[in-house]
Amino acid sequence: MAVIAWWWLLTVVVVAFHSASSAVIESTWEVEYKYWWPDCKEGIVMAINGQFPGPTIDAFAGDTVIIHVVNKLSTEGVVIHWHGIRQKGTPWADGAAGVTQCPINPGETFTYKFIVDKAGTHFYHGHYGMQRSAGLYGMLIVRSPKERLIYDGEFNLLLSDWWHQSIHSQELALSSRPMRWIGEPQSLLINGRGQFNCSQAAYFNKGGEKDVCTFRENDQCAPQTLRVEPNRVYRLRIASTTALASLNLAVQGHQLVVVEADGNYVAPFTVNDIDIYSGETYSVLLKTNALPSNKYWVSVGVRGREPKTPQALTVLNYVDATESRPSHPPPVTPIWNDTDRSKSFSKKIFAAKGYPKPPEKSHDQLILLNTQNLYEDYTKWSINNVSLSVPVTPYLGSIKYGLKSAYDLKSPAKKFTVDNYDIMKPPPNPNTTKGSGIYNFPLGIVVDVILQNANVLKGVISEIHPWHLHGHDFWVLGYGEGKFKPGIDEKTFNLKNPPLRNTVVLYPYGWTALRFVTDNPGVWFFHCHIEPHLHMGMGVVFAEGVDRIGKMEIPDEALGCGLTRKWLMNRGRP
Ligand SMILES: [Cu+2]
Repeated sequence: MAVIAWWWLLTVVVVAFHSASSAVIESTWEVEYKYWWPDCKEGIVMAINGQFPGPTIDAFAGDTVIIHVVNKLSTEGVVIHWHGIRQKGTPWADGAAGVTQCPINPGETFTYKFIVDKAGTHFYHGHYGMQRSAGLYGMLIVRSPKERLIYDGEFNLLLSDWWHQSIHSQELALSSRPMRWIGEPQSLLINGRGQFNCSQAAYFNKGGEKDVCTFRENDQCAPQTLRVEPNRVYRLRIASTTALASLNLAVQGHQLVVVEADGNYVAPFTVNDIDIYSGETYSVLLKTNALPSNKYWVSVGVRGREPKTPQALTVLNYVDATESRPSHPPPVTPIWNDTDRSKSFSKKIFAAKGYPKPPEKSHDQLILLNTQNLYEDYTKWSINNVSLSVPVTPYLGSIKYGLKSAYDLKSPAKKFTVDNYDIMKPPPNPNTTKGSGIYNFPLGIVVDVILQNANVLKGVISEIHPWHLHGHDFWVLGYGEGKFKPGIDEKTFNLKNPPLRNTVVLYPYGWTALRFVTDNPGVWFFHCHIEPHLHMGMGVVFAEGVDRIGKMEIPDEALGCGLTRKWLMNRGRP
């Protein structure tokens, strides 16, 4: 008789434990800089209500979330993006500065109000300048009243990377001529906690006991032990909001069954560790069937770039165990440049049964070439030779009020000239252009986007770029090596069971294909989720159903800057 995997039994049972009525979750959040010790060294974080990371939003699908954001920063604006929430009917609440709203001025309050229409593991983060990198983030969990997974407990693991250099200094460095690279992060954080000048597992290394971390109770950098009971099933909700690092997470002695990616169930598959890129979320199920008298490391390490940052560690501890640390060294993170291993993980992800298939044909196709360039000797990232310069007036407002001088009306090229560009070499002409043009799509069409990677400015290097689309889930149709061949590579697309996601990785020297339906009137950012890359122009903007935007209710408070501010001040007057 065939043995049925334990998680499969769990996934077929459906339980309902939430009443049909939807609730309103309302909160006031004061955002301010605060001294903090994220990695046992004093730094400055962006805290919400004095907390770092920010509070977890825990809602049910269908609930209305109302967050009054009070900007208590003395000298800069702020916005918050609800990553993974589609904002159907509320594009003004998407929280992307310059795209959907103006930054909230110091001392002012802005109210986000939106419906979390679909269950999933999400997070929120700052989307102005490099504020995400300063620690403006937290988890956003949307539960299903009809959860199809059964588990006994759950943990949220919000992963991030941390620099000792302030974001203001980082922004200046990246915008300088010549550009000064910010380098690799000093620490990796799990739920805002890491260890810079010590190691929890030092007694396994050369340093020995003298480098072992000593924590006092309530230390802000002290890891949070995952306390579990034997023979139970736990859901780990994992999100990566790193500024730069691609990560790999493992739980020693335990396998992980991947069940959710970016808020969509996937066909369950079992792995020893997961790769997670900035902007992605996963849920994995973990069965506590290891020896309960032992303790086990949860380790997070860097992949995709040569790691100069130590692993982040915390401990999985069965309740009957003592407080000591595991008696064996932490798992070794798979070697950073084994890209084939990373690809094989990505290619294991398929939609769970019951998910809609993508439409069979697309109406429009973009081929977006990702290059690193120079603009007047400033280092930039460009898409089809345009480095995005986000305008002062938010697109959503300039489109609503027909303010045609607010941005470049000419759209960037839909395709790069495939034949003439060698993606394996540095650009023959390193110079690029800057622009604020956007792509316009009518409502109800199917759009394919091919992301095409290339060599950087110097040397033989092509970087990883996790691309995130606001306002949508998209189907990941496939990944390929080298240059995309239009008319040929489309035949390899997976139209049977591609996963729905909101973030997808573009591997070095390769291409990634995705498909989405323009079903959400608004203006939506589509960009590399690596904070320095976005800062250097690596993004595009999609406007959808612009004729609907004119009739849309957008709070004036979202548009109190640039040309929309002028328009609103003169409203009703000639
Ligand atoms: Cu990038």
